[in-house]
Amino acid sequence: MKLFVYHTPELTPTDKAPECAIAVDVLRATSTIATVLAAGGEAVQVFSDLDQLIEVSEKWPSEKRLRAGERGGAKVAGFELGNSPLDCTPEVVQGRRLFISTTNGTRALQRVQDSPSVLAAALINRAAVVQYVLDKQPETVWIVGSGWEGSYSLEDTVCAGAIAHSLVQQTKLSQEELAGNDEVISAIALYSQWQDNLLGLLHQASHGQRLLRLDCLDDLKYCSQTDILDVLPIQHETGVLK
Ligand code: 3SL
Repeated sequence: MKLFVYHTPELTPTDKAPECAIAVDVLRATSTIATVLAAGGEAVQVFSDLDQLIEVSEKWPSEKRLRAGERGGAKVAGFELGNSPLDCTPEVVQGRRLFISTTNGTRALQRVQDSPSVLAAALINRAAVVQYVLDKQPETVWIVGSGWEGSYSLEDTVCAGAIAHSLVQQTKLSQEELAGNDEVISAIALYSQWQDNLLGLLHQASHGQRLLRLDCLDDLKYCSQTDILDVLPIQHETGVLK
């Protein structure tokens, strides 16, 4: 198995695809997707374009759908939900499909949607994602961070490091054997330094600070937890995770 980490969708190669692609947006799209499915949501369907989301979701029975959208950290007007995982309780999401568009996270998922298997990972469901990789033993695995509008983000890289660190421990491969690019080594180093204070790292991250200005401390606390949800969001048809 060879693991590659790409910090943003823009840095991800376009001329090839891995056997298994893992999209990460710790703050907050993939944390929200994992939470919705763990809370009994029927599926999550992702869109980069808001007009397309509205068009497709309108064909769905209104009592079975929820529209969630975020731009600049704030909820899209007219949608039931923004992008806070804390709003996705079983009472709200059970049996419903979440149609979601966010600034960066949905773009990362769309970037790898043609891979044979596509997963959504966050810190909260890291163990479930790692277990899938261990079971399937894909030859190539890409972890694609969402970043922020094309730039590196600490929180996605630390999650990539958390996944890579666990794979090293459980496969008994050395870092060098597992790593397909240097980003893997640096992601593991970042995680190793911050694994006991992930909330502290999210406080330092520029998007963490943006969310704190929007009064989202509880979101940071929730998203900084590791392995609390045994859920594996996996793409069943293009853009639809269950
Ligand atoms: O950029 C994204 O995809 C988001 O997850 C951003 S936010 O955390 O909802 O602001």
